[in-house]
Amino acid sequence: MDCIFCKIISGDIPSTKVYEDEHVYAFKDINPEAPVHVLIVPKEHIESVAHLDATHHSLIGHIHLIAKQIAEDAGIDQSGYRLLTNIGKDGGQSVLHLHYHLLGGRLLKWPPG
Ligand code: D5M
Repeated sequence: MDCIFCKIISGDIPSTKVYEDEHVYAFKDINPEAPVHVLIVPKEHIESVAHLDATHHSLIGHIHLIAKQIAEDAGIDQSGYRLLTNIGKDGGQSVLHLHYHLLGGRLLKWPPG
């Protein structure tokens, strides 16, 4: 499959791993927008939230708990952080493999552009 995140998960493309288990891989964003910028992705190739179904229920909850753990490990849980996923063209999604951005370590502006 010609998916850059699938290649990162398989190790064909290098990445800086932050967390891994049977279902999820997390790594540092190549273009960090904040001092902490981690991408959390399911190992299963799912294009976006728009492609989720009921079988993904526990996976999505699992991703949220991993995000919380990564934020704690990075020491940004007290100051706050942002967890977001872009969906489709207007949502600003450039890689068509579901991923959550975990951003923190600075004051983040709202709303985004
Ligand atoms: O976010 C896609 C994100 O993926 C964007 O912030 C850059 C990041 N990216 C792209 N290629 C790589 C590699 N090879 N390593 C690490 N991070 C990468 P989106 O929400 O789709 O716009």
